[in-house]
Amino acid sequence: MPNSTISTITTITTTPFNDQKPGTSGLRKKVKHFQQAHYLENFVQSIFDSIGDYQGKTLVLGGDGRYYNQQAIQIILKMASANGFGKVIVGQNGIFSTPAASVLIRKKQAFGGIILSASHNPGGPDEDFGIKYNTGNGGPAPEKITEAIYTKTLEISEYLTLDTDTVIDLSQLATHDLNGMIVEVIDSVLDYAQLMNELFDFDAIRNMISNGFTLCFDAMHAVTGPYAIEILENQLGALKGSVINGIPQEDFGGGHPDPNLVHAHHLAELMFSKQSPDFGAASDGDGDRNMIVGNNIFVTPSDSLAILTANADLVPSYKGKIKGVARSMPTSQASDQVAKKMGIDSYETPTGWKFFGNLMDADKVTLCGEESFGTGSSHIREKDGLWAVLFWLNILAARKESVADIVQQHWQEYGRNYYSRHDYEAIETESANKVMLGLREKVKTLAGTQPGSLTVSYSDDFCYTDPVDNSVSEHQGIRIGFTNGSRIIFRLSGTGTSGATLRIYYESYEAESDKMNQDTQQALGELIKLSVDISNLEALTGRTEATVIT
Ligand code: VG1
Ligand code: CO
Repeated sequence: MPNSTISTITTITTTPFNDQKPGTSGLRKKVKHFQQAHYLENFVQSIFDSIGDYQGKTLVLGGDGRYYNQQAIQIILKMASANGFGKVIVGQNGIFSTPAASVLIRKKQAFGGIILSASHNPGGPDEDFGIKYNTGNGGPAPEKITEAIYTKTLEISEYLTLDTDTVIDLSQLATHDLNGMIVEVIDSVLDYAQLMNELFDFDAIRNMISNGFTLCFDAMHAVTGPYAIEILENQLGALKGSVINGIPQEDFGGGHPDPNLVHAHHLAELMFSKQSPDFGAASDGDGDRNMIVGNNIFVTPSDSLAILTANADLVPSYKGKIKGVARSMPTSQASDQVAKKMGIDSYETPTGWKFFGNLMDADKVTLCGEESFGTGSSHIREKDGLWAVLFWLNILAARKESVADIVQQHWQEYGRNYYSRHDYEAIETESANKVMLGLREKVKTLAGTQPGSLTVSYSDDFCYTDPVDNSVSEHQGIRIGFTNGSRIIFRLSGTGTSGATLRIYYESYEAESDKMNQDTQQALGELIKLSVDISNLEALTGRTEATVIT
């Protein structure tokens, strides 16, 4: 075998950091924070010390290509070798989209994977970095593992690495021997593209495109560019240039790689202009999120999940196979309506993809979704941006109708769940905690009260009991539900890196067929006003307006 490196294993003495508690999706901090001596190493050793017997086994390793990705990979490779892994599979240039890493872990039956990403957070020397561990099912480690990792980070006194300056060349597809551990640098796109070919009717989509159907996919200078160019342009025949911002950059071109109408505004402007293609989509930093837009219509992620579920029979590999559907708690109840009609089970989980894993492993659900532009299925154990785009394209090819027609017909059949999320970013942590503490007290006595034209039917701090392993997750968000089906939800973000972000989610249900095309913010107006009053938001935080509305 070429490129063999022999060196000695060294034990480095270290002291704990007290801020390495994983959030909604791994540990996310500023790059500079991660660059402190021993910071990354402590966390990686704590992962290794929490996951059981991996000696001689395989680890999948890659990230979204953001600043510090390459350096972190070199550090982790040496530590994996010193700790006794048999093999590490790395994406070329250190890159894997999150869904592609999940594909690889499952396909190669790896012990687990380490994904380096801060997803939709900005990248660059002064921005964010992140790391998370995925288990052998390809999904994010469940809470009992993330808690064990956190406990280890508080006790750690040493870590293992190799005493060598060797840098593994990640730019070429090759196999290396790093002190007895195999490092295999593989094509990041191949296995993922192959799975998509198996799941969807590529011939039907190709046919639709060759008959003049046009699309624009905004990769936001993030990881999905190469995947989208290969699949949409090379394999499905979309015009060259249909994928925009397709070259990954370490700082995502200076933007927020977050696919919503605010951050993907070029795409948004195009889709609401006279030049709009038939279909538009975008994905995030690590490729697990998606935004779906049609000519002059935005599809909320909650509606998208409902529409995919209702139309799943049009996609060959899902026909007749939808076991159930799960959504995170703040996601609108649109998919519940569909599940009811289809006679399948629906589940409500806390925010974060890790809560879907057990349900999929137990074959209770096939489709899952979150309001935060995340949709996916049991083909892997992560949400999957490009998968959602292909699912939509497959439906469009089968129905031969526009996105707008499909959405309107869906609303006519099931009613419309008006939906919006208001984010108040970078609030002082103490003020944000006061808001939540105040609400936690208030919700104890809200049921039965009648604010404005509404009547509160229940209010609580969401607590989830996993139906598979009975594990309990408390304090997952304040819910206020009204007798007419409307809801207001408050929770603090677990992915931010400065101060606190308060998210308020609004939903109202409309069944009358002539009221399907109201302005969303207006339709939710009473709920929005009520949420500000109930939370005492202005007085406690000084904020009068949300930072981002999606
Ligand atoms: C956010 C979203 C949540 C998502 C998480 C990870 O978490 O709200 O739905 O699962 O990001 O997505 P939070 O705690 O900030 O609300 V990704 O694409 O950033 O890995
Ligand atoms: Co993401």
